[in-house]
Amino acid sequence: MIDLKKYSLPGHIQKARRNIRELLKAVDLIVELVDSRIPYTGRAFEEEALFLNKPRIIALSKSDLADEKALRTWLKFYEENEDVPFICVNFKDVDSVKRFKSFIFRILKNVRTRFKDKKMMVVGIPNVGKSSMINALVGKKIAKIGNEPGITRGIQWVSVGKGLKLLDTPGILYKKVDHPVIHKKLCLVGSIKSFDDLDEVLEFGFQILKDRYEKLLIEYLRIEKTEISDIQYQNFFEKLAKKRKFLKKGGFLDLERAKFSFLKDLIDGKIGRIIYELPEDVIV
Ligand SMILES: Nc1nc2c(ncn2[C@@H]2O[C@H](COP(=O)(O)OP(=O)(O)OP(=O)(O)O)[C@@H](O)[C@H]2O)c(=O)[nH]1
Ligand SMILES: [Mg+2]
Repeated sequence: MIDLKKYSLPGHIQKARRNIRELLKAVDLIVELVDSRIPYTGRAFEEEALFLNKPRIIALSKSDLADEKALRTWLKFYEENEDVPFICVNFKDVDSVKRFKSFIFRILKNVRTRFKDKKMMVVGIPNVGKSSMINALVGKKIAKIGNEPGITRGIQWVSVGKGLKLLDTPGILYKKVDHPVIHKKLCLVGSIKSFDDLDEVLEFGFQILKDRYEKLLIEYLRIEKTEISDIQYQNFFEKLAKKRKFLKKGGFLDLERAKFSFLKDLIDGKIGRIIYELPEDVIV
């Protein structure tokens, strides 16, 4: 647990926190979204104080992008060690969204409200799927999905089903990125978009693939099994640029393009189902 007293918080974090604190007064249930590929690092432990005394569920989003076996390990770990209910969800899959909705309604049975309808809001770090969740639950596009920050409007409640209203704007949680590994993992899931240590971030991602997902790396580079032992971070982008025919003027390999392409493929889950951490990696 990070000792927040040691740090003074940057302005945007304070503002986001004040904003959520205000909105929480109007809700009965919080849905905290956590990217399934970083089931621990993606959680906003820094904000636990905000959530105290408020019923909450944690939904591991983008479950379709995460290593299934490792995800099951995490769910078991959390079920055994936490009081908060957990569920996995893929907002791109209708059946998964249906299961998610039933789960919410089941939890809500035991949640009291002062209002006519029960009310909930979604919170989570950037790019975790907050807008996708709102749209999936409401069944139409009301929240903007993608990279651009949403257009600010007044707060509105949207109906999710009988007796349940959802806040149409999510609460954004910011992690305190005071550890290089946290920073790298957040970059690899697209939560931090602007950073100046691209090589360190990519090398971290590459090494996880090499150590734990060698098969995915072989498929990604379309190489023979026997060739993988020769692939190191140093020659990886040459291989990739050659395969993809990323060339600059004069026929030189465009390694820069290969790097950005690799980053995008990692963020979008195009290389395969990956989890960047296991309980034994992060819990001491
Ligand atoms: N594969 C997969 N992609 C998802 C899922 N949920 C969201 N995405 C994608 O992830 C990206 C970010 O989703 P958003 O819903 O915009 O995330 P957000 O939390 O609202 O992001 P910000 O508004 O930037 O904080 C988009 O490209 C979505 O299509 C999911 O369950 N599975
Ligand atoms: Mg959004």
